[in-house]
Order: sequence, then structure tokens, then C-alpha cells
Amino acid sequence: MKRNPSTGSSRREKALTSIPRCRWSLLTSAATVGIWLCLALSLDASEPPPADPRELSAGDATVIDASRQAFSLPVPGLTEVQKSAFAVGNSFFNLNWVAAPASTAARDGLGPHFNARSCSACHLHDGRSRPPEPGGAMSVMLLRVSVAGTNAHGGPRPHPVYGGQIQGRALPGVPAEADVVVDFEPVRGAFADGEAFELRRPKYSLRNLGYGPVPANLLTSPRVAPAVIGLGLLEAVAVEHLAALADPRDRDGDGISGKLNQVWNAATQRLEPGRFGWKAEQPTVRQQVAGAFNGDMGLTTSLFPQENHSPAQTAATRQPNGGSPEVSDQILDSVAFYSRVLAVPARRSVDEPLVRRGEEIFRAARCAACHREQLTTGEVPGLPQLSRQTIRPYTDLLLHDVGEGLSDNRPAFTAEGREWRTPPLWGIGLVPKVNGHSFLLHDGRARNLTEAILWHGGEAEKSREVFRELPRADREALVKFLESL
Ligand code: HEC
Ligand code: HEC
Ligand SMILES: [Ca+2]
Ligand SMILES: [Ca+2]
Ligand SMILES: [Ca+2]
Repeated sequence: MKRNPSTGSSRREKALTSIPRCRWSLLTSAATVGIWLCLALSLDASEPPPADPRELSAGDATVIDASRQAFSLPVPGLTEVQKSAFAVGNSFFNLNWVAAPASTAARDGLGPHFNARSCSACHLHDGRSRPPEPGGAMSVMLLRVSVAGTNAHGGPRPHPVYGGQIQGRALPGVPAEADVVVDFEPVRGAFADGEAFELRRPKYSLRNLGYGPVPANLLTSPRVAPAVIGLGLLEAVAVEHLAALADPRDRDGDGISGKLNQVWNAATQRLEPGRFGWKAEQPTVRQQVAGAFNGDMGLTTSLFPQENHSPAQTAATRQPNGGSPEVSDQILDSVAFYSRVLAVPARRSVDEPLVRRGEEIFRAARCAACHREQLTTGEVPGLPQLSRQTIRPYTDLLLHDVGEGLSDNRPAFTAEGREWRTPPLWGIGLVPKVNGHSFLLHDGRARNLTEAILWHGGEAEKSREVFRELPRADREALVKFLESL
């Protein structure tokens, strides 16, 4: 099969950088022989199976797998030490944490307030979660809350009692904060060819409030859990590269702006560009993971040493904890490592005529102005397979105004209500296989790809209109293209 000459040469460089970790070169005293053997071996080992370069969504960090496990595989070529860190991370990602005190001190400290007992409860198979059935309460997605104003770092200002997130579950003897019930109202429209469609707009209500009423003007932001693939690569794109894609004042007048969020990094104690989460509110994977331990599971880390309850939640403050912190740095780091090195599955059906037609439409409709087809990663120490890769994530990691219809009216650092981070589209076609559903967008309101596109407004309104005006066959081609990602 055809091979991209540029990936060929970067592979050679990568093989060279991985020599020091090669057992062969350590075992042999004839260094040069060892190096050449090692080079041959590592070339062999790190080379992905032959594939069309367009299928390699994540360069050397791509895996060829379209099964239910497609999001759960490590990037190829991890060292033995890295493989064991991955295995530890994997087990703590899937583990059900328990209340303290427990005989198993390494995994106690859950709650008192929490949304789920494990990471994988929401990120099932390292994938994506879904909204409840109409009229049901959230269980694998969450509601961020805040009040007007900002905190000391310019981020959302937590509600004085309920904090920054509603936790719907609690340990025995502690009130849960609330059930977040979701209802939908229909939004009707039609394609230009006359075919009607119906979208659904979610409405949220808080029931069974455990700590008193909330103000009517409480700011809320519902979020489903995104898939956890390719994050080490997204973390490795140089800030300058992203900044060069940004056009906050739309100087080039194409109707698309795009800006980096500037968020608080709790480790460096500085404002830094945000990359992770639906509003790019987290600067690093590690902080996102520590935030999840804390906010979603009630587990403290060295990064976030305070439990997630407020002083007013007295029943919660009286609960025993699972150590200080409850999650050791070693466990935090292994779960963060795991979350960074989950690979991206290769594309499928790239040469099918319908898929290729869809790809042309994707470009012609200027979807790629935000869902950028290619980015390049910088250097990641110890991980040559993430370094200097040409990746096809279909995101620019920038915030865009996508219209009032999608607004949560809740600012988060520099992100306004209507602004969301362009989500990566790699792997999106495998969500039904991995997670058994096709719900999309930050709150899972879209029931399929077509509905997701139809919700685009604001800077993406022109793109949406191009889609709405397409003949049916072309709309299907665009969807087929997205399904091939
Ligand atoms: C209650 C459901 C839930 C649980 C439990 C949960 N997450 Fe998440 N996860 C989410 C949501 C929702 C988001 C998006 C957050 C946002 O937009 O602010 C997210 C985002 C992420 C991201 C960033 C993905 C991206 O593309 O930006 C990572 C990494 C992540 N979670 C890892 C974890 C880990 C590790 C754990 C366990 C320690 C965990 N999550 C537990 C719901 C959950
Ligand atoms: C102005 C930037 C922009 C343009 C142009 C744009 N998008 Fe998006 N897209 C976004 C943002 C931001 C979101 C997330 C919105 C949300 O979740 O509320 C999104 C979400 C999506 C999603 C759902 C992703 C997920 O993980 O749930 C799909 C699919 C998608 N876009 C496809 C397209 C297609 C196809 C086009 C062209 C017809 C397009 N987009 C044009 C910015 C853009
Ligand atoms: Ca705890
Ligand atoms: Ca709370
Ligand atoms: Ca512009």
C-alpha cells in the first residue's frame, strides 16, 4: 500500500529516539550491533500495520480496531514500564471506589457526595456517556452550577452551598444534593428540499434538593462525558500552533473567529490555555483527571485536597475521609497517564465513493474551519509515538460561538455561554459500536449526526445552512464521511 514519505522519515527518527529503552542494546556489549538489531526490532515493533495514511487519524498513535474495544487500547510501542503504568491506570479507571474507612485503604474515600463510583461508569469502554431517557434523572452525565460573578482566578463562582456541580448521590446518612431531571421539547424545522425534521431541546429541573432551595437565576451547564481517546496528542499540540489558528476578532472576515480559553492551572498557579472539557476549562489531562476524582467521585488528590462539599453541608462534613489525600500521587499519575495514552482508532472506508463525496462536502461547507483536519504535535518526552505526529483530530481546540440554541448562559473563564470548544471528531463513527448509542453534543440532545449538525448556529450558521440546503443524497454522504472517522 501507499506510504506517506514524511511519516516514513519521522518513524525512523522515532526509532532512533527509542534506542535507549531497547533491551537489546542494553544486553549486548557490541554496542553497534545491538543498536542495529534494536533499530530493526523497534522499527518492526512500532510500525503500524500497512494502512492508507488517511486512515491514520493519530499518526503512530493510531490503532486498527473497530470493535467495542476500539477506544480502550494503548498507543502502540509503550515500554514495559509504561505498559505497567497503563495497566495500573486502567484498573483504577474501572475500579469502584468505596466509602472510608475500608480494609482496602488504596481505594476508599468515595464521597460523601458523588456522581458515580468509577470513571468507567460514565466513560464506559473509555467512551462517551448519554443523557437520561426523557423525564429521567442524570446518572452518567453531570450538571455544573454557579452563581453570577467569578472566583479568585476568573473561573465560575461556585454556589455557596451546592458548589460547582450537582452530585446526585451520597453515602448513607448524607443527603444527596439533587436529582437533575431532563425533559425535552420539540423544535421543528425543514430541509430546503421540504423534508421536515424535529430536534429536541432539553430542559432541566432540580428535584429532591438535599440542602435547601437554589436561586432561580442559578447558572447551569449540562455535560455528557466525552470519549477519552488521543488526549496525549491534543495535549502535545504547541500553544503557538493553536494560537495561530485563533482569530478572535475575525480579522480575515470569514465569519469564523475562534479563541483559546485561558484557565487556572492549579499546579503552576497560573492562567494557561485550556484544552479539555466541553468549554476547554482544563489546561492538562492531569488536572482534568484530578478534577474528576474530586467533583465526580468525592476523592481528594494533592492537586485538589479539599472534599467537594461546602461547610454548610454539615452531614457531609462529619464523614470520615480516606486519607490525605485519598488518591495518592502514584494513582493519580497512573490514571492520568492512562488517559493520555489511549490510542485513536483508524478510519474506515476512506475510499468509498460516498465517503469521499462526504469529505468534499465537509470541506465545501467549511466544517473544517473549526473541525481542523490536521494538527501537528510537539515533543512528548518518553513517548515518541505521540511526538511530532501529523494527527487528524478534526478540532482546533478553540472556543467558537455556535449560537443561542446551544448556549448554557454560563461563562467559564473566557468562554461565554454560546461558546464551546470544537470537539474532536476522530472516533465519532465508532460511538454506537463502543457505547451503544448515538447521542451527541455537550448535553447529548442530538440523537444522531444529522441533528448535531442542525443545532450549529453562530459562527457555524453558514455551514449549517449549506447542509440544510443540500439534496438528501449529499446530506447522507456527509453523514457517511463522519461515520468513517
Ligand atoms: C459523572 C460522570 C463522570 C465520571 C464519573 C467521570 N467523568 Fe470524565 N468527564 C465527564 C464529563 C461530563 C466530562 C466533560 C467535562 C466538562 O466539559 O467540563 C468529562 C471529561 C473528561 C476528560 C476530558 C476529555 C476531553 O475530551 O476533554 C477526561 C480526561 C476525563 N473526563 C477523565 C476521567 C477520569 C480519569 C475519571 C475518573 C477519575 C472520570 N473522567 C470520571 C464525566 C465523568
Ligand atoms: C464555528 C465552528 C464550527 C463549524 C464551522 C462547525 N462546527 Fe461542528 N461543532 C462545533 C462546536 C463548538 C461543537 C460543540 C457544540 C456543542 O456541543 O454544543 C460542534 C459539534 C459538532 C458535532 C458533535 C460532536 C460531538 O462530539 O458531540 C458534529 C458531528 C459536528 N460538529 C459536525 C460538524 C459539521 C459536519 C460541520 C459542517 C457542516 C460543522 N460541524 C461545522 C464547531 C463548529
Ligand atoms: Ca472523600
Ligand atoms: Ca456539589
Ligand atoms: Ca476568521
